[in-house]
Amino acid sequence: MIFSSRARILLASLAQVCLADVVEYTWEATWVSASPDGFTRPVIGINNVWPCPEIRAKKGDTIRVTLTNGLGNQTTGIHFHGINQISTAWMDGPSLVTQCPVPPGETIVYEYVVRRYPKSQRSMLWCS
Ligand SMILES: [Cu+2]
Repeated sequence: MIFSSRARILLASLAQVCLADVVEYTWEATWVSASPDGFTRPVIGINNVWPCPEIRAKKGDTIRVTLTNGLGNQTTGIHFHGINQISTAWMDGPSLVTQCPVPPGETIVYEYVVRRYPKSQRSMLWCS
C-alpha cells in the first residue's frame, strides 16, 4: 500500500495523538529540612521530600500537575523550565512573569501538552 506524503503525515499525527498519555501528579509544596549546599536549612520540597520529584513524559503527552501551596508563610509556583509552552505561555509558571504566585493554602492546576523541546535538553527543570 502506497501513501502520499500528506497521508503519511496525517497517519503519523494520528498515531502520536493515539499514543499520548495524561501524566498526572498531585503535589504539595512543603518546607523540608535539607542540605543542598552542605548546610542544613529549610528548603521547599514536594510532599515532604527533597530533592523534588521528576516529571516523566513523552512528546504528545499532557502534563497535569495539581499543586497546593502548603508552605503556610510564603507564595510559590512551579516553573517548567526548558519546555516550549506553545499556546500555553501562562502555564510556564514563573511567578510574577507569566502567572501570579500561588498564595499559602491555595491550589493551582498546571496543564499543557508536551509539543516539543530543545534537542539539547531532554529533560525539564523546575523550581518552586
Ligand atoms: Cu526557565
